[in-house]
Order: sequence, then C-alpha cells, then structure tokens
Amino acid sequence: MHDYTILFAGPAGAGKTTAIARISETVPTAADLAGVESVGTTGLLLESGQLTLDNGDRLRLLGAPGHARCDALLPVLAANALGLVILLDNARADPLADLAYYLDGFAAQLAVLPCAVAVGRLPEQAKPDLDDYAQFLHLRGPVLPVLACDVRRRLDIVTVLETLLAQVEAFNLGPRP
Ligand SMILES: Nc1nc2c(ncn2[C@@H]2O[C@H](COP(=O)(O)OP(=O)(O)O)[C@@H](O)[C@H]2O)c(=O)[nH]1
Ligand SMILES: [Mg+2]
Repeated sequence: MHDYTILFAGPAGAGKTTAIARISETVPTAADLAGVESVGTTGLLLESGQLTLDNGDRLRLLGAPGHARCDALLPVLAANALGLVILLDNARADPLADLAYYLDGFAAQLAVLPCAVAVGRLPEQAKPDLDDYAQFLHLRGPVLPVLACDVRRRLDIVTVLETLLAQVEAFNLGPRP
C-alpha cells in the first residue's frame, strides 16, 4: 500500500474545496497558512482529503491555496505530488490565461509531473470549449488531457482522477527525461 499526493490547483472559486470534499472519505482538514495574521479569506487554506483506491493505495487530495500570495508554495507542493489537477472556471474572464498562468507556475515540474486539466462551468459558459483548450495546449505545450468537470458531481471528479492516473502510468512506462 502506498500513499500518494494529488495536488489540485486553480483560481479561487474554481472548485478545489468542493472537489476534494465531494470525493474524500474523510472530512477534509485545512491548515490556515495565514496563521495569526489572518486576511479573512479562505484562499490561504491548504486543504487535505483522502481517497483509497481499489488496490489499497491511498490518495492524499491536496487543495492548493487559491490566493496569489501563496503562489511561491505551488512548486513545493507539486514536488511532493504524484500528479496535478489544474482546475479551471470557464466563467472567469479569461480561463485560457488562467491555464497559462498555472502552466508557467508549474513549468519546471510539468516535465516530470503528470497533469490533467479540468474545466468547470462549461454548460454556463460554452466558450472557450474543449477543442479551444486542446488547440491552445497544442500550440503552447505541454499537451495534456482536458476534461469537462462539474466538481459537484462525484463521477466527474473520479473521471479526472482516472485520467490523471492513466497519465501517471504512461509516465512510468515512458523514457525518463
Ligand atoms: N454551476 C456550477 N457551479 C460550479 C461548478 N464548479 C464549481 N461550482 C461551484 O463553485 C463553487 C466553487 O467553490 P470552491 O469549491 O470553494 O472553490 P475553490 O476556491 O477552488 O476552493 C462551489 O459553490 C461549487 O458548487 C460548475 O461546473 N458549475
Ligand atoms: Mg477553496
């Protein structure tokens, strides 16, 4: 049995807290990174849930703080993760710019860290659509799986995790960079 960390990153409101709570078999814990100097936002919380797979492996589901003040922490969290989910909100002003922001932030890790992109609120905001995301990634790199995901639906999140774990398998089978 192994313990693996899956990191969820994305802008505030994209659904990290909801996704982790929806699939965690424990009540997620949260560490307040603001400490005594509270800024009164949930964006500084580092959340953690847990999911046991059929093979007994345990996934620690880590929600990265959404607050820009914590961005320096993201590569540190990613360095300890088996995989990364970039969770986007299609109803934000420029979700492709959000994606680029996280691709830049994780640029050093993405060569060795499996990643899946999950896009929320597609029914509410049809553009950019999944083809636009795929095209964007194709031109900009790296090429990553992109899925629609409504974090309120458990099956959607499980599908994202299954896709991510398939990426992990592919990374393990492929040549080491
Ligand atoms: N309608 C709709 N609501 C969504 C979708 N994804 C997330 N939400 C809602 O958006 C909110 C996301 O908040 P939260 O999980 O706190 O986001 P966080 O800041 O990333 O942790 C929750 O109230 C979700 O129910 C979606 O695809 N459609
Ligand atoms: Mg949150």
